[in-house]
Amino acid sequence: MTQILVTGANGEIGHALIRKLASEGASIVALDLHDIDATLSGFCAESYRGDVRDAEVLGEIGRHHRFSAIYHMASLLSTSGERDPELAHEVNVNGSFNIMKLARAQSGLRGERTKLIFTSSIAVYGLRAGDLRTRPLTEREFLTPCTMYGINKLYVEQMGRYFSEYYKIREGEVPIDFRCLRFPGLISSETLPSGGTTDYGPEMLHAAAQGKPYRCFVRESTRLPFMVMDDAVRALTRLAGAPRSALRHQVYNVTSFSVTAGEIKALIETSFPQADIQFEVSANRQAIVDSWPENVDDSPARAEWGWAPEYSFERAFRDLLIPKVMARYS
Ligand code: AKB
Repeated sequence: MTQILVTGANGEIGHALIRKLASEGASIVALDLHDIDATLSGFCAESYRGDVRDAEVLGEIGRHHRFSAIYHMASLLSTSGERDPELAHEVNVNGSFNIMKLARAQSGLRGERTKLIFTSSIAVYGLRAGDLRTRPLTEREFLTPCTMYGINKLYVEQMGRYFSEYYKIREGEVPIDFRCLRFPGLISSETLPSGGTTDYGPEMLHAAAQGKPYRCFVRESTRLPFMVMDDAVRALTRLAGAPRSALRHQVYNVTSFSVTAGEIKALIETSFPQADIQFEVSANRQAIVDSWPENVDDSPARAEWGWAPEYSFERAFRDLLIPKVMARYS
C-alpha cells in the first residue's frame, strides 16, 4: 500500500494537514524532531522521531514504506533563521536535499513519480527601500531575499524544479513530481507558530483570548498577506490532487487577505474589548517584514488548479478564529 509522508509533523501546518489527510482516508507516516504529539498519533499509521538532516533515519523510513506523496514542511522559520543562519541552512537546505533524495529513490522503487509537496514562503521576495510594496507580485519578480530562510526556500524551489524537470542523467530514472506553494503568514486557532516573523498575527489573537497583554513587534501600519490554516491545508491537498497535465508551473503563490497589524488588532478588539495590545517595534523583525510584499498575485494557482480561498479577513476572524479561540481558552 502506498502511503504519505509528512515531515515537520508536529508543526503548525503538520497538525492541520495530518487531520485533513486522515479524514480523506490516507495512510500517513509522520516524521518530526520530537515524539509525535499525542493528539496526532491516532491519525498516523506510523511515526518516526528524527531529523531531516539524518540520512540514516530517512534511509530506514524509505526501506519500510512506499510513498506516493511527501509533504515536506520541516523548517526553521525566518526569525529563527536570522538567529542561527548556519543551522537554518543545514535544516532548510541540506534537510530538504535529503528529502529530495528520498523522493527520487521512492519514484525509482515505485516506477512512478512520487509527489514532493514543498511549503515555501513570501520570504523568497526581497524588496528594498524605494521599491513599491503594494503591487501584488508574481512568482517571478524580486527574488532577492534578505533572510537566510528566504534564501533557503528559494534554493529549494529551484532544486525541486531541477529534479522534477531537468535531471535525466541516469538511464531510466523516474523524476520526482515537485509541487510548491508560497505561503503568506498563516493563522490558526489550534496552534501557535514559533520563530516566524508573521507570528504577530496569531500571537495577538491567542494572547487576547487568554487575557494576556501583547506587545506587537511590527509597526501598526505594516501590511502583509495572510491566510487561515484551513485555507492553507486546502491549498496543499488541492495542489497535490491536481492532474500533472494541468500544471504549467512548479511554484505557485497563494493568498487570502492583505491586512495591517492595526487592522488585525481592531478586529480582535471587537470581540475582546479588554485586549491589551500595543506596538513595540523590533527593528530587526520590522526590517524582515519590510522586505516582503504587501500582497502577491496568485492568478496561476487560480487558473491552473482552481485555487480560491474560502475565508476573507472578516469571515476568517468572525466565523472561525475568534469562536474557536474563545472555546479553546474559556
Ligand atoms: C515566517 O514568518 O517566517 C513564516 C513565513 C512568512 O514563511 N510565517
